[in-house]
Parts: sequence; structure tokens; C-alpha cells
Amino acid sequence: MKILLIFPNPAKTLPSFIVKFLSIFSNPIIPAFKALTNITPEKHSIDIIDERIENIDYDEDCDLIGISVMTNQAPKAYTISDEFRKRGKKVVLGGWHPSALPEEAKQHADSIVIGEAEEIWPQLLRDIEKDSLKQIYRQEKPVNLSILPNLGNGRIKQKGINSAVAIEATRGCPHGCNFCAISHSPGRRLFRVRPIEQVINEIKKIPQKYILFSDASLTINTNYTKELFKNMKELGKKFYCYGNANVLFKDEELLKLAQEAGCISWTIGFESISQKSLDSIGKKTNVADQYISVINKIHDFGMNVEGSFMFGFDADTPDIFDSTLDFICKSDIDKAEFHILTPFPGTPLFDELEKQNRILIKDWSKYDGKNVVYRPMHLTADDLMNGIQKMYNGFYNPSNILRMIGRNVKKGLFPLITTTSISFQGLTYTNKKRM
Ligand code: B12
Ligand code: SF4
Repeated sequence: MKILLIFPNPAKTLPSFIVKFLSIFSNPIIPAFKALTNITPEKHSIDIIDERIENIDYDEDCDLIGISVMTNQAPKAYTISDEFRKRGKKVVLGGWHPSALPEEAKQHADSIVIGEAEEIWPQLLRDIEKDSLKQIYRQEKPVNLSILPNLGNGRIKQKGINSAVAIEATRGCPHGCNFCAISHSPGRRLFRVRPIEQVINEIKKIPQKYILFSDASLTINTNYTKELFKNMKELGKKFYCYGNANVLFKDEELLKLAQEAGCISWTIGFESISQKSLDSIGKKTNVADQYISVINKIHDFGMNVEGSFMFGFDADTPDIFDSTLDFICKSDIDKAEFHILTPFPGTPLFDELEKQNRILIKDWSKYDGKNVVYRPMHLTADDLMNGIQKMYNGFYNPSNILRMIGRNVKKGLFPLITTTSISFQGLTYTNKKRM
């Protein structure tokens, strides 16, 4: 069979030529497609269309189309799927959004996959060959990660310069913060690890120097992570990963091993500098008073800190923007992303707001952290939109950008490109067309 895997380009947040330029020069391999490609029997061919950098040919000769769908990609994914189905092609939808809202997704597909696909996908391919494709495939138990193949990039062909490769050592997160899609997606609440030897073998097969750990957090089982880092020391790779503030605050051994293993940067979901907001969303891993120490400690070991911040919690008041900007400018943090709280379907946050009739918009393309889709408590939608604009413009000012680029020049081409592109996006961030 000829299989076409598509990553839809959702509603535009940047002019398409910039997205295209950035994606061509730095287009990390899409992890879901790496996973699907590696478990597809060799007799089937696979092509990948990353719609961010290439157009879809709806008349392409293929037997099966698989589309990966995050919530903000859903409307675009449905349009693509409907177009193919009009032409008599079979389409399977999978990923975060169909897993959260299967009833909706199945109206636009011949089949949907709920949850992780490693065990289901080969079965689905066999069913198509027998002309007995089911409408719904559901992964009942979390996948046993030791079954993941060790093929490195395998036979994946994704256009653009695949400057970095995502890899998973672990999957899932037990913390259950109320806004987080990871902890509330089927199977993902259970934290699982891959055998270290398998992860190391996979890394050895990857030619790229830069690795992105797509794990929810590498600080959940620190004994495992320390062992992994010890084994990575001799591999000469550079990598990025996610971690939780409370563990990085206290575990210097972990930081030292991370640095020795080639870690460039920890991304931390700080979410808020307001402890009241943190408590309200059940983010038990964060103590706001520890943030400055965490950042300093990570810097002491020569690694960067990328912070993710969110605004619009019920405890947030209009002064949250100034106090956060003040904090991050003083903190010497290396990069920052600012999101508007987004109630992804499937999360307790979505259910709570829905019960309170506070979900205002169900156009999923707006569920990208850059739009206000619910009625905030002590802020207006304009406060939030303008506040985010203020955060980007305030943090990504020319002198801060020079500081960030300067710090990353010596870390290599990939860190330099990503820092420059994020800085550029920060500098040019505008909420005008969304208001
Ligand atoms: C890598 C990553 C990205 C990458 C690639 C995204 C991707 N879909 O591959 C990039 C940088 C592009 C990205 C961007 C964004 N991301 Co992101 N990202 C992640 C991250 C860190 C890892 C996901 C991953 O690769 N896991 C490993 C792979 C193997 O798992 P998987 O993708 O789930 O795929 C499995 C199944 O879902 C299924 N599957 C997936 N697709 C398909 C397709 C078919 C046909 C089938 C059969 C099965 C299938 O099979 C796979 C194997 O089991 C997750 C958080 C996390 N740690 O999980 C967030 C996450 C997926 N991102 C998220 C979000 C919100 C975003 C953004 C909207 C911005 C933001 N606010 O962060 C942007 C928007 C991008 C855009 N196009 O506009 C949310 C999604 C929530 C949701 N309901 O949509 C997550 C869960 C983070 C979170 N805490 O909420 N992201
Ligand atoms: S700790 Fe991070 S990954 Fe885990 S549930 Fe909370 S926000 Fe999600």
C-alpha cells in the first residue's frame, strides 16, 4: 500500500513565508510520524507531507491517508480529510484531538485511532488489506514501551532540513495538572520508561547531533534519568528536554549528569509566578519562591532555561503581566513562551469551564494558546490579548535578543537558529489580526 502521512498547517499565527522559511531550515522530525513509520511493515511505502512547508496534492496516488491532529489542527485536518474522502480515498485520523473527541473526529474519517498507536497501527493496516477497516480503534491499556523499535530515524523521509530528532525515553506524566492534555489523554497518566539500552541504541543510530526529548518530564523518575544521562555521556550528542522546577531545584547530581550528557537546555513549565494560581491548577511541582534559584542552579551547570508561562487563571488579576515581566527580566532566563490559558478538550479545566458556561469559542483552530476561548474571571479577553503582546514585546526587546543570541552562538548552529527564530517571533508578535 502507498501511505501518506499528513501534518496539517493550522490557522496561521505567522505569515506563511516565515513558517516555510523556518521549517525548511530547521524542521525536526515529527515524532508521531517517526513512531508510525517505524512500525509500518516494509512492504508498504510511506510519504510524509508537512503542510507547513509543502502543499497537498489531493489527487496523489495513494491507498491510505493518516493525519495527525492536535486540537488547533482539527478544523484543517477535517477539511483535508473531507477533500480526500470526496475523491474516494481512505482517511485515518489519530493523535491528541481525535483521542479526546472521538465522536466528532469520526464524522470526518473512515477510521480513528484513540490513544497510542504502536500496537493498533499494524492491526489497522492488516484490516485495510482485508477490506475490514473498523471505524474506531482504541488502545485499551497504555503501550508497553519496550516494544518500540530501535530504528533511529528508520526510513522516515520528511522534507526540509531535519536538523534535530525527537526521541522518547519515557512517556506520560502522573502529576495531573488540571489544564494539561498530557496527563488527561488516554493512557498518558501512567508514567512509563523505555529500557535504557534501547534508548541508547536508538540514539546511536541517529546521525543528527541535536536531540529533542519529547518526554513530558525527565524529572519524574530521577534514578532512571540519571542512569540514562550516564549512558549518554560518551555519545557526543546535544539535547533539549523538559523538567519540573521542584526537582531541578534540589537535585544537583541530576544537573551535573545532564550537563555531562550534553544537555543544552531545560524547558520548565513555570506557568505562573503567582502561587495562588499554581495552587488553583494543581501544579504541585511548582513553588514560585524557588524559581530564581532553579534558574541560577541550571545556569551554574552551563545549561539554558526556557520557561513556559500561562495567563488567564482564575486567580490572575491585571497586574500579573507587569509582575511576571519584572520577574523574568530580572531572572536572566534564556527564552520564554507566553500562552493564554487554553482548556483543551479532555482536561478537567475544559469540563469545569463548560459546566460554568464559560467556554465561548469552540472553533478549535483558536486553541493554540494565543487566543481567548473562555470567559476569564478577573480579566477581560482584551486584557489577556494585550497582556501577552506586552510580555512578548517586553521580553524580546533588542538588547535581550542580543543577549540570548550571544549566549547561544557558541552552543552550535541549531541552538542559534532556534533562538534567533523564537526571538524573531517574539519581536514580531502581534495580536492585531486575532482581535
Ligand atoms: C513535540 C511536540 C510538538 C511538536 C510536534 C507536534 C506533534 N504533534 O508531533 C511541535 C513543536 C510542532 C508542537 C507544537 C505545538 N504544540 Co506540541 N507538543 C509536543 C510534545 C512535547 C511531544 C509530543 C510527541 O511527539 N510525543 C511522542 C509521540 C510519539 O506521541 P504522539 O505525538 O502523541 O503520537 C502518538 C499518538 O498520539 C498517535 N498519533 C499521533 N498522530 C497520529 C496520526 C495517526 C494517523 C495515527 C494512526 C496515530 C497518531 O500515535 C503516536 C504513537 O503512539 C507534546 C507534549 C508531550 N510530552 O507529549 C506537546 C503537545 C502535543 N503540544 C501541544 C500544543 C498545544 C502545541 C501547540 C498548539 C502550541 C502550544 N501551546 O504548545 C503547538 C502548535 C503547533 C502547530 N502546528 O500549530 C499539546 C496538545 C494538546 C492538544 N489537545 O492539542 C501537547 C500535548 C502539550 C500539552 N501539555 O498540552 N508540539
Ligand atoms: S507536570 Fe507538566 S506534564 Fe505533568 S501534568 Fe503537570 S503540566 Fe502536564
